[in-house]
Amino acid sequence: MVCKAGDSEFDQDVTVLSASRPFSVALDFATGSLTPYSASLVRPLSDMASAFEDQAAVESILASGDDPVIYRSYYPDVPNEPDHLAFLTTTISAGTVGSEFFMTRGHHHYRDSAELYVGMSGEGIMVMESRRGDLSQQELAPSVVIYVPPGWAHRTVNTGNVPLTFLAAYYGDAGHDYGAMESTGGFSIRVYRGDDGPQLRRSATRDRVGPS
Ligand code: M6P
Ligand code: ZN
Repeated sequence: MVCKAGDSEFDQDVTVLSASRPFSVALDFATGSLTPYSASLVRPLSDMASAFEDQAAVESILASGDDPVIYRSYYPDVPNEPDHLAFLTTTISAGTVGSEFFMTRGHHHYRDSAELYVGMSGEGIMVMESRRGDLSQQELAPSVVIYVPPGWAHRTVNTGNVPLTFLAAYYGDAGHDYGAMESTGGFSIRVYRGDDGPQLRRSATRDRVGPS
């Protein structure tokens, strides 16, 4: 669900930014809000149901009438152009689907290009997977900066009991390619709540779906 400035109760402080001139925004490290912001995106479970491994758990949550917000993002108005630097904040709610932690959908960039993440509040794990299948996991926490190299798909997982908030910056023309990972069953590893903390295990969906 994409909301433009003016759509919600959060919008009273919004002014239209123009990235053709220098601008600044205020960053709330606890909530992830930008003031002002130009657009926000709310991603409920129903919007990304297929991302989670336990489809019975997804169906059970949605059938109960619940549709939890998995994450929310705030964007300033930066053009999707090569010389611009797009940035946004994202807040992933705390929770699980089955035992798999709430997370982002996860993507490659259409144009392989780097991305920078800065942890603001909460705790989580970034799962990264290169086009040749190399894997990396990095802990994301306040003040931690994670560099995602070109060609590495990335997904962020909230492994804590409070919202996980972070800032991400990437090239304006990078684009979001979800299909490259989803067509092969998603990331090779998933992050689950275990008795002694987060557990990373091989994904069963990755085993079921593969390129023909
Ligand atoms: C980060 C950035 C964004 C991305 C968001 C949610 O903030 O990488 O570009 O859109 O996370 O991730 P996704 O789109 O994969 O669900
Ligand atoms: Zn990205």
